[in-house]
Amino acid sequence: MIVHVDMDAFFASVEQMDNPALRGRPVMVGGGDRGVVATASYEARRFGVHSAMPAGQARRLCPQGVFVRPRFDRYKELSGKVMEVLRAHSPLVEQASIDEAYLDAEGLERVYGSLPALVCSLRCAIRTATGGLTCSVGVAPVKFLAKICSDVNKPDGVFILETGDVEAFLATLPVRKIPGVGPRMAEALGKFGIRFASDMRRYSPDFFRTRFGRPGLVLLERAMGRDPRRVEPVREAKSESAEETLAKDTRDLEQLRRILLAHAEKVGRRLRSQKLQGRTVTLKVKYADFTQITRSKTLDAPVASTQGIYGVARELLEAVSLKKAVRLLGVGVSNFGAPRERLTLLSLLNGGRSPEFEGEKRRLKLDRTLDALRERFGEGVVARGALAMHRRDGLAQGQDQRQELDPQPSGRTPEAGNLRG
Ligand code: TTP
Ligand code: MG
Repeated sequence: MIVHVDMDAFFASVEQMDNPALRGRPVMVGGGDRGVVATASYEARRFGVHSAMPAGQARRLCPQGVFVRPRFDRYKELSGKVMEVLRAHSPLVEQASIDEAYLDAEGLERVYGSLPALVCSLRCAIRTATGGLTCSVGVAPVKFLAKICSDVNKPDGVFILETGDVEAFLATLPVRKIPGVGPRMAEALGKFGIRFASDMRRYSPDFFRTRFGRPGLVLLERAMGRDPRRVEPVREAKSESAEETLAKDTRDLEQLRRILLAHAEKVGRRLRSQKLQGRTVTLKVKYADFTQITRSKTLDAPVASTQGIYGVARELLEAVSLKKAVRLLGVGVSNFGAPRERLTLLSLLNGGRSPEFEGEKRRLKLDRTLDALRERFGEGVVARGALAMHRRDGLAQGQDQRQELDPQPSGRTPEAGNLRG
């Protein structure tokens, strides 16, 4: 059996836990004047507010609701505690997102006496470790069913689907509930009289393949209650990225560069903490009219340093049109792993040293020092020149990097929130 754990209204519950004044009230995390709702407390959901809803619409639906700015560092910290609890229960834990994970329960039944006893222990330990957060748990023979089951008695609920009950469950499971089936797919299936999962079995694999391609075949498998995916404890990251909807649309290249640097810093730190380097840097730009472009560059030598990532991202940014104002800016690094032959070849061509490789090595050394300082003394202890200036007074016209070490840990202005959010 597989256990799926999913925290209840995660970001909103954390805010309510940390601030008693918010408890029992409709809380919406995210938004501000712009952007979307990341999540809403169950009190706010009663008014129809949900994740990904534009902030303005949420405000209209629930005028008495409280909007709270997200605090990702705090959510990550608590997410870490939840994962620790799960790993203390089983060696086979796969984190699927910031607030959910799968756990392979094989053999654990005997350790805990029964499946309900295991689930009970998990829930109690999560509540204690986090300081009071609740989760919902689904247990089923396969992954996708476990995920569906954790939603059945949400919030703060449990649903265990025994193998013998899977058939009956599929007969009343609306296709829309199957992960991967969106509103359009559900509508398309509806045209063939397919409303519940088991309705799919009236059609052949060929029918699904020709109409919906490979995803159609996967869907048919699900309709049979099959899901070959195992719980995989370490899923390798394929990319790291950071993006942000700006507080205000802008065409100001200088401001965009600063945001880019903050993103490069964030992505670089995540890569460095995982000892990863990537060869492809991607820039994502969404304009005020919601059109979106991405531009990528693949390098000879992989990067993980903030300046290394920033340098490429900046080059990409300078090549895109700023005729329309920018609404969202993002940076990603992918293509991990160093292709050794290529690096060696580069080194040979450069008399044993590749300038890209050597430069990156130097930059990484500095970054590791900065990362370690922050780890020890907190985020504010050092900031890059341009970022430090931005934090202090919002003025950073073409700063050079001489101010690499900012001795003032306190100089945070509201802009810092935008950068760090
Ligand atoms: P979810 O588990 O999908 O949602 P939730 O935990 O808020 O609520 P539920 O009780 O229904 O599980 O997502 C976990 C967190 O991820 C959520 O608290 C906020 C964030 N998130 C977003 O930022 N944007 C989104 O569109 C979604 C769905 C989630
Ligand atoms: Mg959740």
